[in-house]
Amino acid sequence: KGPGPTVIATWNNDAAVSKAWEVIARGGRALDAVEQGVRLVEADPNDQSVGYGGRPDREGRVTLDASIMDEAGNCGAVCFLQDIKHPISVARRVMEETPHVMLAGEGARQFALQEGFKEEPLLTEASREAWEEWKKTESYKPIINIENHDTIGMLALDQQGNVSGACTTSGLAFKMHGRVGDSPIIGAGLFVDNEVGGAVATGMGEAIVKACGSFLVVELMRQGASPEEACREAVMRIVRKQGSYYKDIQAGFLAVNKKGETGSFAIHPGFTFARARGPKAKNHKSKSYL
Ligand code: SD4
Repeated sequence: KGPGPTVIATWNNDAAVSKAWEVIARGGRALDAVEQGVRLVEADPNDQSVGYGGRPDREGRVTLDASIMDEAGNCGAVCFLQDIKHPISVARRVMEETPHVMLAGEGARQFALQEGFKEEPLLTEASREAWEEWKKTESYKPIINIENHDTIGMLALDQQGNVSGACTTSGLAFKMHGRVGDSPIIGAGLFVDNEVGGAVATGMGEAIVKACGSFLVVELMRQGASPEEACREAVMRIVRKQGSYYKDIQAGFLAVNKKGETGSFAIHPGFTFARARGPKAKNHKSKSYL
């Protein structure tokens, strides 16, 4: 027993979690819930870390990473995708319509167009201005907790007791052209095992990839850790391995288990998550190491 059906997402994505909850409330699949939920954020020009309106790379191009995973362990991902507003839905098509798990760059874009997705410019005026401003210094220091809305990773447990997850991002602002983060990498930015639960990550993708972060969180839960304990240990793994560099980066994990219990942990304070177990989502502060 436990709280039962639950939707959680990184950062202040309360509206996206409520949107996903609508799917869960009418008996829908967790997979549909997470896709519908994160699409809201992908389409939001004011979220400068995801999809449309995302901050570009050093060359002024918005390049997107996304992954999705269902209760049967199927997964799909796209990385370094340009000109397509809903990478999460392209990732789902990769999962459902191809024999592959991940498509990258131009190949992913062509696949999306073939599947009927529209080509559209994703760089908004606000993000172009941010890039122009960045070019004045070209400094490459990671920004911790960008405006408190960032990559969205979402997990849902539906009324059938199934877990699915989704993760979508424009990645680190002003990254090198071609850089891919943790978000489209299964086991790093997202992992789901329907026997155990699911986990998502946000923050400095390179550190999360090195720790196989989301996979680690799920495996720790399998061994009996609570979601929070598992997220904490994954964060500590990063802290211990990164020398003093961990002070300069944020990394946070969010997890749900099969009972609907949730937990999170981050290196720095400021990480928040949205959770719904009914129509109204609430935002919560995550615990942190520092
Ligand atoms: C990345 N993990 O591309 C993403 C960025 C992020 O909060 O999560 N920012 O490294």
